[in-house]
Amino acid sequence: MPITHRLTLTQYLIQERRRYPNSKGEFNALILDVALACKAIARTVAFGELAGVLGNHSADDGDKTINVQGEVQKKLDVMSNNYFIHLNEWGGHLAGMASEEEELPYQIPAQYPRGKYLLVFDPLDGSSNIDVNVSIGSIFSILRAPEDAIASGRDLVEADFFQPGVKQVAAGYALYGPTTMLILTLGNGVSGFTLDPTVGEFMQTHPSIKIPEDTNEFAINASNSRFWEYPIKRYVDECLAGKTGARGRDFNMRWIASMVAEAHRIMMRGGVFLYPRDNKDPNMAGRLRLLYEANPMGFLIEQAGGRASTGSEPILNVQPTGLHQRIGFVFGSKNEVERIERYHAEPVPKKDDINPLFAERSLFRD
Ligand code: AFP
Repeated sequence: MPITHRLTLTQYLIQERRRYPNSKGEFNALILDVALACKAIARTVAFGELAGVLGNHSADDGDKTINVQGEVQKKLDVMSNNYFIHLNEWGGHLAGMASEEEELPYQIPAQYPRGKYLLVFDPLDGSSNIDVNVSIGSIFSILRAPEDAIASGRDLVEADFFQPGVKQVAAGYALYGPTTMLILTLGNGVSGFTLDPTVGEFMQTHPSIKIPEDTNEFAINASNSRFWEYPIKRYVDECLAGKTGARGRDFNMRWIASMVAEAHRIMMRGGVFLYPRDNKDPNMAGRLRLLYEANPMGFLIEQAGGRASTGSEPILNVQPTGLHQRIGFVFGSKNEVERIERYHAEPVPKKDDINPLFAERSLFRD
């Protein structure tokens, strides 16, 4: 189809901006800088081993480099982080940034003007999938900087980023798969763009993404089952029991271990994703990070008519307390997520009262 039949990302942003006659275009410029970083990452990812970008990042002495999460950084983690930082620091729209790969807030260098927004991102999510050529993605969230930081242009502190997800101005993810896509919300629904590599533009291909309210598909890392809390065990066991159990219908299971890819499947055809809080490590309240994974994804999912939750409460209501804070995260088709929240609200039965399906026959018994 000729490209003139579709809106480019820039045209879409201009169209949206017309709803706010007083806006100066700074926000649009910021989104375009983020999109440019995503295009640069897509290009680098696409060359893979040809460009020598697979494998672990090594410091000059040959040692592996570990990020603030205690995880080994891949070369592409580091390159993607650099693209995000260097393509966004100069524009004058940001007061500062926070990244999965940076322990502390990134301060805008003195030679560049400072602006009114905060950019929070996971430059490359699903790193463990990089070397095996499975879809990976970037996730970002845009917040407003505190008024005093905007007025004074002071350096940012971690607490400036501790804003609940409901305060997000925009959020999105880029998916580096068979096609590169950008899925974006400006708080007015969710729009999807596909990168046309011939012209280097994101073209609007999915104008209004809506997640079906019901689903027969769930995604969870079942190797953690012995650490799950009762409501999650109950939910998964009921899905596995299929037609023969309480749900009365069969379910299908998926696990890519790349949240952006799972989220995209859910955006396209529904489903539920669970990375719940569990008792594997008492120091970790979950696996995923609140500020740059759960909050932006939660905003997108809710804007697409789905639901995003800790399992017990809306993820977007959680007051952050740490830049790299982890949290239990459940999202997807509304009716399934609400069911999981209901299971969390119900009292946990005593051991003797537990349905034999969970206590004895369950695949996931204690
Ligand atoms: P990596 O970026 O370290 O690969 O983590 C990916 C992720 O944050 C998310 O995208 C996956 O859903 C989840 O972790 C996978 O975790 P498990 O390896 O425990 O299944």
